[in-house]
Amino acid sequence: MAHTIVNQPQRPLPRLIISQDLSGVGQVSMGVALPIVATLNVEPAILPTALLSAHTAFPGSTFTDLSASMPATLAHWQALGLNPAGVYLGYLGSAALNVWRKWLPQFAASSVCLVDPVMGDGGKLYRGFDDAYVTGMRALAQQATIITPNITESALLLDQPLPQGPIQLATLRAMTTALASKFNAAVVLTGVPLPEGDLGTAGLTTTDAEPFILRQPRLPGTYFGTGDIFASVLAAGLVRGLQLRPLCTAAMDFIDGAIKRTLMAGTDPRFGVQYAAGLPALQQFFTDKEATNDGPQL
Ligand code: PXL
Repeated sequence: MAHTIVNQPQRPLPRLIISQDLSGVGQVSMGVALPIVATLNVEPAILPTALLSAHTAFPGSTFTDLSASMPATLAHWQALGLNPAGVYLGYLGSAALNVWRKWLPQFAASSVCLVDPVMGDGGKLYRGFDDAYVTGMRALAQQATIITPNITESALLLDQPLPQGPIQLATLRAMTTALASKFNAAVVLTGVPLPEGDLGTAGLTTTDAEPFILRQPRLPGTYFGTGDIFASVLAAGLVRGLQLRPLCTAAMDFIDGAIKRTLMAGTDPRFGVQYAAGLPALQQFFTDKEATNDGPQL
C-alpha cells in the first residue's frame, strides 16, 4: 500500500501555452484558465499579457501592460524547446496582440492553436479596445486552428452588423460557416441567445459539412468569465485529443452548473461564477472520454 500510485496520470501531460491577462478580481481570463487546465491534466505554460486590478467591467480598474517582457519569455521558451501541444490565446491588449501576431508562426508545429478573439460582448467593445484592435484580431485569427468568438465578436470578425435580438438558427449556421471559411479554422460560437429563451453553441470543424448546434435553457443575468471558462475547457480537451462536439456539451454543462450555483448564492455576477464544484465531474468526463477517443478532430 505504501507505494500505491494514486489516481490518474503517470505519463507526460500535454503542454499548453496560455497567454492572456491576469485580472486580480472577477474570475476571468488567466485566473480561471489556470485552475481549470491544470485540473484537466494539462501542463500549463503561462504568459500574462497585462495585469489588471480587476476586469474592465469594474469602473476604474488599473491596467499594466506586460507586453514588453513577452518576447524575452518566448525566446527563452524556444531555447528550452518547450514544443507545446497547443497554444491558447485570450484577452491580450493592443501591444500583446502585436507580439503574438509576430510570434505565433514560431509555434506552427503545435497541433492546436486556439484563438479566443476576446474583444467585446452585448454589442459593445470592452473598455480600451478600438477599430484597430478589431483589425489586428482579424489578422491574428488567421493563424488559428480554432476560434471561439461570442456573437458580438463574430460580427466584428466578419465585419458585419450585429444581429439584433434572438439569433435565428439559419443566421447562426450562416455566421459559423462564414467564420470557418474566412479564417480557415474550426469555429465554436459561444453564448448565443436563441429564440424561445435558449442559449446556444454552434460548432464546425474543418472536415464537417454542416455546423452542429447545441442548446439549453438560458439562465437569467450576464456573467463574466464564462467565455474564458468555455475556451479553457476546449483548449484542454483538444490537446488531450477529445472531440469537439462532446467537449462543447461538457463545457456548456460545466458553465450551466457554475451559473446555477452563483444564482443560488446571490452574488454580484461581476465577481464571476462558482465553477470549482463542477471540476471533479469534468475531470472524470475527460478521463472517460480519453479512454475511447480516436484522436483530435478539428
Ligand atoms: O472575460 C473576458 C475578459 C477578460 N479580460 C478582461 C476583461 C474581460 C471582460 O470584461 O475585462 C481584462
